[in-house]
Amino acid sequence: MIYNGYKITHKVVFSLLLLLFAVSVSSCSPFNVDETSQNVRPAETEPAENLIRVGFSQLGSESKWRRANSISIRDALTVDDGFFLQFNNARQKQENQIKAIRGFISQQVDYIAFCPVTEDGWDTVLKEAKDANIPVILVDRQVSADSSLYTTWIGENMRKEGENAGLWLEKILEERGKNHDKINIIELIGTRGSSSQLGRSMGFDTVCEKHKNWVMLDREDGEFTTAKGQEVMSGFLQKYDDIDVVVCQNDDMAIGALQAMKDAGMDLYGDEKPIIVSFDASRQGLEMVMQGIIDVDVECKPSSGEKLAEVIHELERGNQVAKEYYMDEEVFTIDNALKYVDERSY
Ligand code: GZL
Repeated sequence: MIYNGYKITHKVVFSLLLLLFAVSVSSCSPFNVDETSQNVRPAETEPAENLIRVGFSQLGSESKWRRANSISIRDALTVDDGFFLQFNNARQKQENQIKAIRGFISQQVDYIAFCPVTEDGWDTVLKEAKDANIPVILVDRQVSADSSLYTTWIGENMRKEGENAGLWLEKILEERGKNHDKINIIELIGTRGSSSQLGRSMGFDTVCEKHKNWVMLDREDGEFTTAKGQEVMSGFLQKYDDIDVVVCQNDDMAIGALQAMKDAGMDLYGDEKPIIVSFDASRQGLEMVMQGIIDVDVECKPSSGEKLAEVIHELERGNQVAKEYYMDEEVFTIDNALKYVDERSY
């Protein structure tokens, strides 16, 4: 068989198919997946009796933030710290998360923790976990299900993040003497229906509504990925020729959007560049803030692993825990990004 000028023997094809099958199976079985090198290691066979067994369903590995969040979980829930972690990557599909959670229930883990890809559709599986007396902890994103169905939530204040972005825009337009100009805005939202998307949009809109001269031309789902962000921004550039502000609900989409602007011949260092608002404050995002390409980057901390481990240990001691834990966050511009960029682990 010739492929692109290379002779591929049937043996190679078979091996590739076998590898493909092994990787696809790994996405829905309790394997420890090392996102950084994509190594898949089979979970240890049986946990030692004294380890706390935690089933963790991560929604995917769509962004730098997500991969950093996964590393934070795995670095905190270690055997040395008394945990037997079963980590599953759902590849941004709710059905995979529900399947993984049902797997954890049937294995009778001690705790289930997960980052819900969207807010709706969890009531049934959370009731199944409650009926099995397995405490559930939400990480990062929230669910619309009744709060009696989970023990606690550890995450970020998305609505505040969106509001902070709007308040910064208000200030910068004032400083530039543009607070009465017509301001055309487009928005690349994250996964539609996720609490990150809903919160950031809602927070930003509360500021928008105060300014009749701000016009939200369009908003489209960039799925928190660079590729989709570039595709969506290309579409916006063909549709609109007078964009003043581009709001990207994470750095990965901002990077894609900036590539689309560059491909369209825009000078990212010139005055024609729209104001770029982004979220997450990843290292690459902060570097682009320092280059004057991204104008503001609203932080969203992915390092919730330690708090998750701490909360589980509290529960193990029979202590009460709070219903929610918020990570603290900053707003970065060219004035303060330098101070933080080197400490960025992701
Ligand atoms: C935010 C988190 C979002 C990040 C994205 O809490 O859910 O998901 O902003 C990630 O980078 O994909």
